[in-house]
Parts: sequence; C-alpha cells; structure tokens
Amino acid sequence: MSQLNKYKRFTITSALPYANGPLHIGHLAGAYLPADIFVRYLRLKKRDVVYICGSDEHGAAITIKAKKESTTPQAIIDKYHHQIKNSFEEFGIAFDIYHRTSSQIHHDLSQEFFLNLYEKDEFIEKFSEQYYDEDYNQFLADRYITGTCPNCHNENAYGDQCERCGTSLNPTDLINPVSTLSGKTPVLKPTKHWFLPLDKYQPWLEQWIDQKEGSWKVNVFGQCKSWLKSGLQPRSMTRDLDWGIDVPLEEAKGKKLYVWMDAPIGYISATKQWAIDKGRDWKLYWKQQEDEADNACLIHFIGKDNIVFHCIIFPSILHAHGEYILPENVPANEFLNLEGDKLSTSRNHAVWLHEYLEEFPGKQDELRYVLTSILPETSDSEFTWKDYQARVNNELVAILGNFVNRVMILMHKFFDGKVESETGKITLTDGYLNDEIGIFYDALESGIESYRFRQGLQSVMDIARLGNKYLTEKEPWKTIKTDPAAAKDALHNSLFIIGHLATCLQPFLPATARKIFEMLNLPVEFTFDQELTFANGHQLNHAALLFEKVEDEVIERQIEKLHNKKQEPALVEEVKIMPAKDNINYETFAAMDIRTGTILTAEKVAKTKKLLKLTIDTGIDQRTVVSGIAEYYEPEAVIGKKVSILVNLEPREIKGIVSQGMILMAENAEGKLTFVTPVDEFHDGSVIR
Ligand code: B3M
Ligand code: ZN
Repeated sequence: MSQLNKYKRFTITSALPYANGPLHIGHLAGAYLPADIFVRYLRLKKRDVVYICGSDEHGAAITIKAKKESTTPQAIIDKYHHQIKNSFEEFGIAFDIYHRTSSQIHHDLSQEFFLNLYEKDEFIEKFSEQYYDEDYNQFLADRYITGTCPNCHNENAYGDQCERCGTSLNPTDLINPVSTLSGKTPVLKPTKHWFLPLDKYQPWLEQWIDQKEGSWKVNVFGQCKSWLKSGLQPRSMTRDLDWGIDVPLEEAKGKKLYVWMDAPIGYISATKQWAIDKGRDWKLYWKQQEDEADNACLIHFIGKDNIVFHCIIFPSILHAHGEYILPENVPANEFLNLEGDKLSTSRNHAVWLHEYLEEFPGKQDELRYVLTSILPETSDSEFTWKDYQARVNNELVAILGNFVNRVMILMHKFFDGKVESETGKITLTDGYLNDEIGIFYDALESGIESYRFRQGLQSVMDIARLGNKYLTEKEPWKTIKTDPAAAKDALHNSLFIIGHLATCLQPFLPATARKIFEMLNLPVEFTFDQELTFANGHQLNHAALLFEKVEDEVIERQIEKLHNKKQEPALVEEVKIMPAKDNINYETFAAMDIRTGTILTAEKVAKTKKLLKLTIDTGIDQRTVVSGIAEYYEPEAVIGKKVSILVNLEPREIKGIVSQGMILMAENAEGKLTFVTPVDEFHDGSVIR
C-alpha cells in the first residue's frame, strides 16, 4: 500500500543551484536526479505533482565570481542561469518550471514575507558587530569571510557554514577571520540587522522535528537533533551587501535580505510563475487548506550542506508567516566524490554536465543509470570512469540491452515480428513470471517511496535478470524445431517481461523506456495502472541496440582530461582570445541575412572526418548545408537543434554536395566548436541582426 496515497497533490523542489558556475555530476547525484525519478514515478501513478526549481541568483557566491571575472553580478547570473537551464533540459530533468530569483515576482514575494514577519514583530532588531573590510569600505557577507572552524578546525570555513563538518556558523564564530576581498583581518563595526528568533522557535521546532523520527532519513534527523541540542541562536536575515533583494524598510537603505531567507522562498515564487503560465492555482501547492487532509505534500530534495536551511530556518519562516504548509520530508543526499577526491568547482575537479552532454551525445540514460546506481543516499559515494564503463558494459549492455535484443531478434527471425496466437488472445501464461514481476513492482514502489532509488533501480534490473534466466531455461532457438508452440509461448512471455521492464524503467531511464516501447510498437508512455496487452497479430517494430559498449580509450581520455585539468590553475576564465578583425562598415554587416533555423536531418559525408550534411529548416525553405562539425557532434545528436544560419551565402559545391548557406558556430581558443543558438524559443526564420 503506497504511503503516498493519503496526499491529494505533491510539491516537489530541488535545491536552487547558484548561478555562478556550471552543473556537475555531484549536483545531479545530490538534489536533481533523485527528485526527477521521484516526480516521474508520481506522474506515472497519475498523481497531481508540480516539480519546482530555478537559479539562486543572490548571495556572496555570485558577487565573488563577478569580482574574480571583473564583470557584473548580472552578467554572471545571466550566463550561468541559461547554461544551467539548458543543461538540465538537455539532460532531461523534468521540471515543471525552472525559474530564477532575480525575477520581479520573486523580489516582490520575498519582500512580502519579510514585511509579514516584520509587522508581526517577529524579528529581533539589534545592532550587531559585523565584519567590515577597511580597504574595500564595505561590510562583509558571511561568504566573504573565511577562518578556522571552531568545531573541526577546518581552516577554510566560511562565515555561515563549515563545509567540512556541516556546522552552521556566524562569522564571529570563526577563529582568525580573514576578508576574502583584501586578505586582511576584518574589523567589527556596529550595524543594525533584523534577526529571526530561532531560539524563540526552538520549542515549536523540537516538537515538529520529533514527529519526523522514522520518516526522515537518519542523517537528516540526526543533524537537526544535534543543532537543536546545541541550542538555536537568533540568525540575521539581512546583510550589508550591494547585491540581493532590498530590505523593504526606509531605515534599511543599502541593506539586502540574507540569501538564505530569499532563496527557499524562490520555490514559492517559481510556483506562482508556473501557475500564471499554466492557469493553475499556486495556493493549492503551498498554502494550508481548509481541511488539513487537502494540504499538498511538500518534499525538498537537497544536498546535506543545505539541511539546516530547509529543516530549521525555512520551516521557521513558513511557520512564523502562518499560512503555509511545512515540508513532509527533506531526503538530503550525502556528497558524491570523483576519482578519489572531492568534486570541486574551484579546482576544476569535476565532470561538467554540459561537457558530458557534448562528448557523450545521446548517452543521458547511461549517466542516469551509473549515477543512480551510486547515489550517496546514506553516505558519501564515489564516481570513477572505470565504474562508469563497467556498469554500462556489464549491466546495461550485457543484461538489459542483451535480453531485449535477443527476444526482438528471435521474434523477427521465427515469426517476422508478428505476435500471433491461435487462441486469439495473447497473455502472460507463466504464473511464476507473473508473481516475480509483481514482487519487483512492489520493490520498485517501496524503494522509490522511501527515497532508496539505488534499490529501486536494481529491482528493475532484476526484471531483466529474470528475463535472461527465463530465456536461457526455455531456449526457444532450440525448441522452435521440436515444439514451435512452446517456443512461441516463451517468446510471447518474454515480450511481456520486456513491456513490464520498460514500464518500470520510465522513472530511471526515460529515453531507454521510450525506445523499448517504440520497438514493441506500443504507446511510448505506460502509466502503472495501464494493462500491458498485445492484440492478436500485433506487429513489432525492428530491433535496435539500446546501448553501445564503452571502449577503453574513451575512458582513458576522460581520466587524462581530469588529470590534466587538475594540473591547470583553478577554473578561471583567463583564456587566449582570438585577435579582433578589421572594422567593417554597417552596410557590409547589414548585407548578411542570418536567420534562426532547425536541423531536420544530419548524416556524415562519406570519406571525410569533419563534414556533416545537414538539412536545415530556415523558416523560408528547407536547404542542404555542409558543415565542418563532425568531429564534435554525432549526426543523431544535432537533429532538432536550433541554429543560426547565414542564408544568403553564395551556394558552394563541397565533396559533390551543393551547400546553400552556413551554420554559425562559436570556436574557442582550443578550437572547439559549439552552436550559436537563440536563448529563447523563436520560430525558424527569425531574423538575427
Ligand atoms: N543555492 C545551493 C547550495 O548551497 C543553494 C541552494 C538554495 S535552495 C533554496 O549549494
Ligand atoms: Zn567544521
């Protein structure tokens, strides 16, 4: 019996990634892949669910990056918001909305929350001593101060948190504090701030969190209890910063909301935007309803370094506001490490999602499978490229792909891919199979609903293991000669195993599930309550390989790339810029006709390494273009891509093909190419000027 049946609807959130850098596999394994699996599962059970995320665009992390790159915070967030959003979309994380906290709707709601608590006198207003950098003449946000953690003596703890032991800190807790701006010791200066009285809320928090024992993950419940045990202190919700949401008080000019006050409210403002876009009622997903039984089930998916903000601070703000629901669960994951070391943006020690998508086109499900198999659900875990290769080759190719392929090949070989029965009805005739598959469905359900996605995935793989075992026992390739009816029965039963396998794969490997349903010539989405049947005479589509083996040199290249990058200085943007060309007059530029377009077809040009022959829909017409991108993109990876195309270039013959135009590509200092694509969804033929 599903524990989730009692809820009418679900509000699922994933932590809002800071828009100050690209996504890496650690982000996916922490807050995004688990949530995506959970949401896809709920949708397949036809539950009312909204999945919310967006970019976290305030806080010192953004301004520090801007200073480092001598640019503005706005330029940083625009760059990374779009990169992150595109990476999530291309990887297939199925948000209902991916919004951003620099939006007006978010600023308005955050200020409304602040004023709601302010007008109820919830805040403690007090002057506090805050660190001030006398060289830069500015107060320092928590992240601008580093020092030694009083708890574990990590010398690189931040002013708000020690990332090694997870302790939440106030800057004045740090030993030997240093300003990250001037590198000097900051001085304490009085400044007025508005504090959330966490000490006052402690009794309420204790009783609320105590109810969660047994339903919250042990690591999450334990961390909350230890903070409560050490006694909560008032926490400032405002900062002296030049970037963020203005504190909506006359006397607070120049002060901004603390990023961890506004960011979680971003879940609500994004839901409001989604509701406006879709004509829905956001209050059903966030406000307490007349009848408590109608309250939405709110679940926050995060990494363990965000537990205090999602289990102590944000619930306190929601509770103080008084009209909102509180999280039912916060299934935080631990950390993913990479090749024996911590993932690190600053040390460039990461597998970046946008790079994976470029270098492994069409292999999203392989990464989904490997990461889900090693999710740090109860302790830190490790990604290695050798393990990636082993799991793809020995599990996806050898177990899942092999089973499906054998059945499809045999069905075409012996029965021309037609599913026929003299009795007229095609059913799963083997009771043992039926029982076993039912057990795996139950294991899948209990795994996902208790946030044990690794276990859930393995129960799906058990269906494939069952299929291989069944096929080996039945040997239809032999019995076809002696007992064709038995061979047909065994293969029909195997088709049912494949259908259930694909149904259960959908939350985990959505692209693979779709491919299998296409091969079976069935609808490409099967909700869990749908009956899997084959009509008599059903025609299967052709067999197609689901996965390719990963060769040693592919892995060696990735390991070498990681090793080389770690030798380079930290991830900084000082790259060699191509020298500018001579100026041209406006008329020369205006003579070019550049449009947005879509790649409809793509194929390699025979006997060349660099050329792809593309068919482009330019909005004006469909035309052939030969493009030198074959070293960077497989043909199937570019189909459907939006591009910018110069349409009034004189046609040229290239390798016997008349090329009518040119795709605009960006080339970086290493000579790598990438598409120049409009940020928003514009129709083909839109004029680029
Ligand atoms: N922006 C991400 C982090 O701490 C932080 C999450 C906000 S969720 C409201 O890594
Ligand atoms: Zn520490």
